[in-house]
Amino acid sequence: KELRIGVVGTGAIGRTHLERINTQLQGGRVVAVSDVNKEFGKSVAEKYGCKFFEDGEELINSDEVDAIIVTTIDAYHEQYVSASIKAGKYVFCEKPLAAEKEGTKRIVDLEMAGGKKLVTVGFMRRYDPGYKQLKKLVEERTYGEPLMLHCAHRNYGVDESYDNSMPVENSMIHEIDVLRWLLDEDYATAEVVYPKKTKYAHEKLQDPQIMILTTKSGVRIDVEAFINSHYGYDIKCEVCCEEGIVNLPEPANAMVRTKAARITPICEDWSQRFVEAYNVELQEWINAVKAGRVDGPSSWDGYVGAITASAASKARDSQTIVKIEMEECPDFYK
Ligand code: ISE
Repeated sequence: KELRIGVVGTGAIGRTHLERINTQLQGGRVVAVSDVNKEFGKSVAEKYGCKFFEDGEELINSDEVDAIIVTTIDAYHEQYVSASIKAGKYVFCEKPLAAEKEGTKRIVDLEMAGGKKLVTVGFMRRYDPGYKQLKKLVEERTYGEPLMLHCAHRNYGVDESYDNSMPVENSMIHEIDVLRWLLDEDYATAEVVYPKKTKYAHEKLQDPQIMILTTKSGVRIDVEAFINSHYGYDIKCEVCCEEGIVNLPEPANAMVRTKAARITPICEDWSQRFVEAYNVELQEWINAVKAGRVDGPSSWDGYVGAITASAASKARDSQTIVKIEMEECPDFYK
């Protein structure tokens, strides 16, 4: 039987998730949508033959819906994830799990109180084939212990709605999650330094920024966020191990020889770069939910991501090195 999915928030990523589920993936169908922008939400519902709910919580509690996807703006994530937990339904929430770190902790507590894991957080990089290759090599210690990581997160450009907290909280939050998963350990300290500013950054944004993390065992990570790189969307990750250096593979694009140059195109944005990761992520979520479990990034991962990002934000604003302190991982999430 098909999993009947309800999507709360039909803006950019909600709509693409809906489309991939209803046209490419198997075993699930988006049957209901809701959006605060009613006209827009209704037009999406009509286009994909879904039922439109004026109210997100009504959709969540409807007996026509088995599982929920939350793709609203960040400020509403906590409300709808909590409503799904209370309804006893599996819920997939785009990152971040909540707008504030306190909200992620409230979700962890609510989920634990209910006694059943229901929440998955959309940290899609864990499903990228390239990161999976790195994970296998690191896990098996094929080239010995990882010692240092050099990473870059480059976007083509952003407008003024992208503020100075966002390189950490909105962009490098992906590295915070995926590198912790890759190394299988938590972080100890965070620091953020400001290189010389690009002329393409708006007045209130320091761009680039470099975030430096150390893990509990002493691995040192630097991540360059260059959000107005002005050339494309480019994600780099170099893992320096004792016996070899491993680099994140890039998506394969045909190389072209033209005008006395060799050109290999680079992706334009994240939706292109991680398209396969999104497909695998949602297919695995559907499969797991149908089998009555969840196995992707959990609300605990959402909580750890938020705590780490908030420490990095504090480090950025105070221009100091900040210790990352959090609670012990409960057995519930181990
Ligand atoms: C955006 O919100 C994302 O999640 C993308 O993956 C990231 O690359 C981009 O920088 C963010 O703004």
